[in-house]
Amino acid sequence: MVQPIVFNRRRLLMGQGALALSATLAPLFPAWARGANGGHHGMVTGPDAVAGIGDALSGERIALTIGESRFAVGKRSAAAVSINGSIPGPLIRLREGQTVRIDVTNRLREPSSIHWHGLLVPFQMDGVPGLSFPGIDPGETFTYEFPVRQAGTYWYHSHSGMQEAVGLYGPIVIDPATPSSASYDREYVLMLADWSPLHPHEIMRQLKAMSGTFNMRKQTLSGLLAGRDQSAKERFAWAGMRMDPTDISDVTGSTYSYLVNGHDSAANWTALYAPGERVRLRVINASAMTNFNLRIPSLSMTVIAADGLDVQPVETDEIQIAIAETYDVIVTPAGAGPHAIVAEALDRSGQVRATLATKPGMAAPIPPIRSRPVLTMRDMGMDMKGMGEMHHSMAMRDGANAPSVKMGPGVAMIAPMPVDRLADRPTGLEEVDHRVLTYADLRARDANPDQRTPSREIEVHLTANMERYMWSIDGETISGGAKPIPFRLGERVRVTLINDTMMPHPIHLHGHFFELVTGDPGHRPRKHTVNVLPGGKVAFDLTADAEGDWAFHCHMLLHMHAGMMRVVTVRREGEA
Ligand SMILES: [Cu+2]
Repeated sequence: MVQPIVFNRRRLLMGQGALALSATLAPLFPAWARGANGGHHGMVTGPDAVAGIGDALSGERIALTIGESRFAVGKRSAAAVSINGSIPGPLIRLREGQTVRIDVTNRLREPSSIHWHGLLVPFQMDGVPGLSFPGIDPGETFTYEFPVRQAGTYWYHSHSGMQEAVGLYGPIVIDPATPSSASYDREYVLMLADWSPLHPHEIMRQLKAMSGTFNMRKQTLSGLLAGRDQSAKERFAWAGMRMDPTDISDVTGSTYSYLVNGHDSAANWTALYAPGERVRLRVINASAMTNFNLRIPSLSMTVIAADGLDVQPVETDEIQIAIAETYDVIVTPAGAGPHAIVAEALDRSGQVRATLATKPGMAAPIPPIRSRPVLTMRDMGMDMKGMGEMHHSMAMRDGANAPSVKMGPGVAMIAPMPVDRLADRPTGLEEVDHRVLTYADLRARDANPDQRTPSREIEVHLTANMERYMWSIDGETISGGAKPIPFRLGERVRVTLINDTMMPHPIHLHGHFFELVTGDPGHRPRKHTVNVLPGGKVAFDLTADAEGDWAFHCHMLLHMHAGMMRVVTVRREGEA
């Protein structure tokens, strides 16, 4: 080791952690996340009790403490950040119409913060350090206070450094002021996550040194000879563009363990039901870097909410749930089960299984991981058949195709012909022989509150030089001096996101919902996060109704950290 002092200090910390681990492993999981096999059924009591979710924090006043912990998956463990001593954090259960005061105390040795993902709060309560508040210094307490204006499934996470990737996340469930039309007998939160004993800063360092470092499954010569994946001609063309069609995710199962409520497949987190019950699963993707394919191979799922808001029920067999999205589904298992709930990483480098069962200890077979997807020309923003034409007809980096983008070394590619991909099946699910949810399948249950035609349109490009692990928006980063994207209070704007990279980007706007421009006008799906497929585009209409400064970013933590983030300002007429 080059720096013996750092090494020694780290060894010391690890020693303490190991002691703490043996003493406190079980309490590291809050009751709601423990599962039936952990000996806890998670029953809720009280007038609105629905069996399933236990020990929620609720009421007008809530206290959270952010602290150092150690977290283990199987035989691997690492330093982690917990809330009230647990990972994931405690379930916060609120009621629409109440107000809440949440005292957050930071016991770390570095600043921290909590952002309430998807909640419509005054911007000073949004929890983004340097933007909406100063952050919470070591030893300090910050009190968040806000009215609860909505119902549904949400979550919270740190917006400081890489704390979200090492444990600082937890679920929020808000019960509606008037009973919901959705009827169900039991409910569970399924919080999906990825976890690595490698610190996210180290993952970032390795990616900057070599962008394909975690991709262990490139195409091989033997694969070519066996007729798998791309043809020789295609491979030659992609290599000429310095593109790798197996580069689906930049951090993969070679370092990540995938988790449901903090548990891997071996731990088999289990939710109990009685045959014939309608079970509501509130699925939250709290991953740092992993989009998941979620399915219950033996059951169909009825989607009843997306990003917290109710949608008209739609039945499906598989959902690709992007980072930071939430979906509520109802399943009705008839027999005794068990049923495997499978969340498979988008690039299929790993998966995690949980179980629905009538008693603890049951387990259904885990389906094999399906073969990894290979990107296509459509993912490159060139929706054409065949590769032959492209050398001469389509420039891959023509700034004229994107006048708003600041060209430079951080922009390796501009999609020449991006197409609207809202109705596309997401990456890798194009060919599966069952139903797959697309954004175009979603229709808001309630009429959209603002149905005005937008008075202006803007285009926002998601840009990158993937080889150098540079990520940006319109070729610019905040640290590089990018100016905020300005909106007038109350104005209606159509925003078109264009993905000029070969990776999907789950783009999240703080403080607002927007309507995806798809389907039935007036009942368009309202979301706080939208996954923009590679080489594709997505339009949404936004009513800028929340005054303040808001973060607007890719929810892949390392992309955001590298610069795929901007500030959106919402100002009154006449204010700068
Ligand atoms: Cu991204």
